Amino acid sequence: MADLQIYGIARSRAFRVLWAAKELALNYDHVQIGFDGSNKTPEYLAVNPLGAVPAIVDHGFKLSESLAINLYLAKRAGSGLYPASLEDEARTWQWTLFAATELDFPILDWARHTTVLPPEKRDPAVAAKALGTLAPKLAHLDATLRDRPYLLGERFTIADLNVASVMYRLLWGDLTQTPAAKAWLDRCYDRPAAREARALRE
Ligand SMILES: N[C@@H](CCC(=O)N[C@@H](CS)C(=O)NCC(=O)O)C(=O)O
Repeated sequence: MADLQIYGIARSRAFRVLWAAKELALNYDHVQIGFDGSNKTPEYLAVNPLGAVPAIVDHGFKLSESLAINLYLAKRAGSGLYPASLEDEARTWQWTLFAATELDFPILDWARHTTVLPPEKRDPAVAAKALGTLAPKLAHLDATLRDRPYLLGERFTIADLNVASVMYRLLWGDLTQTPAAKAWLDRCYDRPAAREARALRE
């Protein structure tokens, strides 16, 4: 058994953590917790009392929240993925919280009401409202990325991974209004680790 366990099927927010683990070349066990009741067993509730995925156990240390897990793993690995300066670390938190609070739920709403739900349960008004909510956020991302390849500058970091992984469903969206964000998203998903993580869910 590896020292690190990652709980959660790839077709969940665990995708974000699987991408990070592959990017960091970590040795881990992937525990296939899904929504078939396996997330509500006493064993799994002892890992994450909310019964949500993902969660990790690292050398006995339990952590949930996909994006917090990624910050932890990148920092613990001592990798170039985690920023070195205090300011870049703060920017990484800024972008991570932006992804969690400004992007995650409208993207989910849009995806549910365009592709995920069965056609009869989709409400175009919900999808349109979600796109309206997303527009200024994506414009902000686009403006940031017009003069740099990655969120913090020249190098791909965990800030990019966290935001891009939250934007997974937008790979099928229309980002023509935000070409710099679209080019950045494609750059992020062109990475070998991203391709490997995608292959686990598609
Ligand atoms: N903010 C959490 C959300 C976790 C979450 O809601 N996960 C979903 C799957 S993507 C889940 O486990 N839902 C089932 C449940 O909560 O019972 C994170 O980013 O990790």
